[in-house]
Amino acid sequence: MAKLTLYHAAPSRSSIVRWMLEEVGEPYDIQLLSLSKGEQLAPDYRAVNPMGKVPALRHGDAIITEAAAICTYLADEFPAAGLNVPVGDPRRGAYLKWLFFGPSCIEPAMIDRAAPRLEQPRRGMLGYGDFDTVMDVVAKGVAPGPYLMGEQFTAADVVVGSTLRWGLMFKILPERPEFMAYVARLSHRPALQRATALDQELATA
Ligand SMILES: N[C@@H](CCC(=O)N[C@@H](CS)C(=O)NCC(=O)O)C(=O)O
Repeated sequence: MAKLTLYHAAPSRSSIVRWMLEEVGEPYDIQLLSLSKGEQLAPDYRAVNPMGKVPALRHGDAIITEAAAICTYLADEFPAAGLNVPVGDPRRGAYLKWLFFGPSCIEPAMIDRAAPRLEQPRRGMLGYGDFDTVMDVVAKGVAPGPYLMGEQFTAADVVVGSTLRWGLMFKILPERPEFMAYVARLSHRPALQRATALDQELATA
């Protein structure tokens, strides 16, 4: 079995992947980086992720970057964990939509709201359109529950759920009842509880 190594800083966006790894249940190593010391910008780490950012995942000889791509990869690579919707399943389109919607719509809409631009671009220029529409779409997606794909918890919940949890924690997302209920459901997942506890240990070490 090829070794899994997560390049990680706690807490950060690499915590998304730590949660995913805990859901997958395969053994993994952590390579810790100090963002405050700028270790993500050192040449040896830039050889892993030229973006100089965490997370990155090494799986044998493969290196995968971008949190949502890593979660998609892990779900497909370890299908026994039941976290993907496989090719050929008619639900796969909706599953992929949420995996991409997290980093391409929810996160930029949230960050633009937290740190507004001096000049607001036209709606048509923004891939996410506008904040309120993104929020409405996410609220409608999580409302039926328990998860984005209904009864099946998937990598899409790790990606979208992490962003909602983070946005609510930092009060840059509206406390809509649909978000609160979804995040509360996610917080009962043992893998998320383990990942959070492990990250807290790292953050306070
Ligand atoms: N698009 C990337 C974003 C990763 C990212 O921004 N990571 C932050 C930590 S939350 C980072 O490494 N920041 C350090 C820096 O930019 O120097 C992903 O989704 O994986």
